[in-house]
Amino acid sequence: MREANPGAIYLKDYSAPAFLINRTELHFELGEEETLVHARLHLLRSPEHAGQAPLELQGQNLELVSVGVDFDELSPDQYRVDEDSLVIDKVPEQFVLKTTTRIRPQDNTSLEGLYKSSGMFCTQCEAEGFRKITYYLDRPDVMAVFTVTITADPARYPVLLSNGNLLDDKILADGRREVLWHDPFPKPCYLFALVAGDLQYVEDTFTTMSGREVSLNLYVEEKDLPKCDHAMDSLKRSMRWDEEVYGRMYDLDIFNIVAVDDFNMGAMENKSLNIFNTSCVLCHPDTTTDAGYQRVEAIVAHEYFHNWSGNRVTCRDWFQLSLKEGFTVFRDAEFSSDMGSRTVKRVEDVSVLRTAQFAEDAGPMAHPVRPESYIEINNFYTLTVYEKGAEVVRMIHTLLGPELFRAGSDLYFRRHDGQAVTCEDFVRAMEDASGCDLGQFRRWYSQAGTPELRVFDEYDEDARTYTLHVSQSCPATPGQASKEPFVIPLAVGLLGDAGNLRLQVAGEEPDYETDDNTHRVLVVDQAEQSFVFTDVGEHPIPSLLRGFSAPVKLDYPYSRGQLCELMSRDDDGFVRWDSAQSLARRVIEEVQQQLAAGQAARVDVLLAQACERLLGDSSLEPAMVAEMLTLPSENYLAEQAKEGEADVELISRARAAVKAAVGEACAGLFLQRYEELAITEPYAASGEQIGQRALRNLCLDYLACANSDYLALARDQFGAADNITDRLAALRALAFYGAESDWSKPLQRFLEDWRGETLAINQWFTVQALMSDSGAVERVRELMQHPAFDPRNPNKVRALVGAFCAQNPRQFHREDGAGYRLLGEVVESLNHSNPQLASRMLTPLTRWRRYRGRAELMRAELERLAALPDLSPDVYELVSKSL
Ligand code: B3K
Ligand code: ZN
Repeated sequence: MREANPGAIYLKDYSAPAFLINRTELHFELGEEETLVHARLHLLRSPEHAGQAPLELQGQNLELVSVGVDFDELSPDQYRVDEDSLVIDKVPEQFVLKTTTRIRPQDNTSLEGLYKSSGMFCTQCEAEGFRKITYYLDRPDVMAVFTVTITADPARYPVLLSNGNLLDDKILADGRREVLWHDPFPKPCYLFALVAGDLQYVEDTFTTMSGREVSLNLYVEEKDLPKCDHAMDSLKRSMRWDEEVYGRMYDLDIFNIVAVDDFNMGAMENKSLNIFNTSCVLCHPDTTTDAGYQRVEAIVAHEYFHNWSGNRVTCRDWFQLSLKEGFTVFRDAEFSSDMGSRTVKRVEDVSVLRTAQFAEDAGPMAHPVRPESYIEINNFYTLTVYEKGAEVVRMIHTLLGPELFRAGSDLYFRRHDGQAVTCEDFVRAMEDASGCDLGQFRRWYSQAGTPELRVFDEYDEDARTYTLHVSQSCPATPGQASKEPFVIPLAVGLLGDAGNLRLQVAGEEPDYETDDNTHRVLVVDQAEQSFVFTDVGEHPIPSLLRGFSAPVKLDYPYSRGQLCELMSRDDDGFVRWDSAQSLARRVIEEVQQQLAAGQAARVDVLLAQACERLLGDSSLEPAMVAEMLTLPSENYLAEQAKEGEADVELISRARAAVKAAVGEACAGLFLQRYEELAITEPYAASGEQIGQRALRNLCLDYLACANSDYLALARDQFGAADNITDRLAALRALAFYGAESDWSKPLQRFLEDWRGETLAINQWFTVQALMSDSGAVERVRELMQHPAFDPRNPNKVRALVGAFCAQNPRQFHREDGAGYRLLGEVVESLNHSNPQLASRMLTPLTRWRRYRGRAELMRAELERLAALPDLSPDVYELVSKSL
């Protein structure tokens, strides 16, 4: 065990800063051996803070060269400096603090602070990376106007960027170049950015609704210039959308995006200088899958939307992270829905939420959308804060309706522009603008865990009434033994023989105004409640949680026949998909029981019949059919099992048996659709083509799973594909269902053809990480030695090790524990070089309590990690909370 364990920080201990910074002047002298950072901070005691508290600045891995107050240099007895702070006891009310620090970005492998990636300098400051650059009040509620000077060798670093506007650009007497940037908007230091490198750019312009012409630039390495169009286009569409839907305009004359190879996350919304992981901005048909194109569009939009929800109005402290992230994810999801298919987007998001966020809620790291404590804030950039946070905003949108929600967001931006605020401020703005009381609704921010809704119904033929009885509960989570009822918007419909029924809720005025009153949002806000529908002429099938109106688990005793009805006829696309999932899940679980009892798998023919109907249903768009035909993932199925009972091997065998049976039973139709859906036009990342490819490749997957004769289709497709989506789908079919003789040459061929394209090679790693044969662990280990692998590059680590551990459950949970040891070793080696990545990778091990027959082995690996000396706070927090 480490000697001093890092302590927790609590929301309840928040206090406003004792000092403020009006202006921050930074001067970077960038060098190969060392970089000097000269800072002039215009500080003053906060008028709200009485007393003479000392000035305490945060700093990490810094070498302090000099420190001065106003015109005096301080002697060592006038300040204290330790591993993570600089303290000056006596300072005036208002003064300029001058420091010089020496840092070595070239040795910074944590990818936080100022570091180097492929020869270029770049920064990542959120959440607390700025303290690795210079001593500062590194907290989001300290907002300053930044002026940044950068001096560098112009031959190595022809491009020198920071936030805001370029004020000066000159060559100095010694031949070095010096630029001066100024950002007029006060900002917290987590939004600071600097880039210096040998980059090329593509440019474009956008004219705002007020007529301001904004210059848009996307900086990349020269070889990547042909991969910029999609991101640029997405940016312009995001800018327009935010004007139209939220009335939000861009506020500077320049907006830059820079692509970097080594990046811990997807992208970062630094003011006017967004920095992106190359994997989230570059697009080309040969290197980017269809899903990749959609992800780039969503992330470009997300970062752009942060300019208002995050930058103009920022967070008071990191407990409020969901204020900007939940809201911005909601905004980007709505943008994507407007750009493409709303239902498909919703289904994709819900699928992630139910598989991964629900697992987080049920695991040892469960926390509310607004956490109450943390050891390492980087561990709280979670699905709960982001995705569940977005669901919370979506519920407010549902409860208020679009107009009042917009009024609420207008008020929020108007009231808090230029401020650092809290989730509470957001909710209050929504209340004030709408007149709705969100008092009890606030529990979504403070209570962790996934609520469970139990529904049963009663039909009274004589009274023509139909009643839904609803009860809610929420399991205990760490530190929260019991929960109070949530406010749950439960969207419902009733499906009758001839379609969805018109709804009349007892006690409500009939709604004569809308024709379409087949949809209703019931507000569930008590532990038990009943809702009566009147004038119901037949016993309907309830269509529940339409559009996934709340992030809850729903339990209603549907028969398989009812699921088939909903899946083919309901007028809510989400419910159709969800019913298909439920049906498939039931069938798989039944096969699991058969296999567990030592019987052969007998797959209910109902499923294949339903699939046949879907394949022939021309009223559905192909993308939707593909979603509906996709069986629930092994991870989702494991998440459905009771704690301690998830049997990975059984789940995997049962799922495979069901897939093969459906593939076999519907082979004729799959083949027919496979042929019909072939695209003859050149590749386009249009919704239409993406949907066609998705369904076509799904047909291929079922066929290859059912019968190896169909691998011939995959071989042909692999040879003929003009895009990586089809190429990879074929390669996966060969690798997942074929023998070594089927996949070894195509894998080799892929490597040779795309050797120079690192993003394509990452996909090549992933395919091999996901092959579920018994040699998977050894193969992953071998690939970690491959010349194309780089343990310092997060994209590569995620593509190989991350994909293996998180998406190949069968082999990760190998009986002998080899998968756990592999992950343990990787985490151990990343613990020092890149703690953020180390702790991300560790997540699958922390869920050890779920798995039958594996828990002890998993726990043993965690114990081994716990005993290591010098665990980073990141890894320490996960290990200690999960044991
Ligand atoms: N705000 C950044 C995430 C920063 C993560 C720091 N560990 C990206 C985003 O959500 O837009
Ligand atoms: Zn974000």
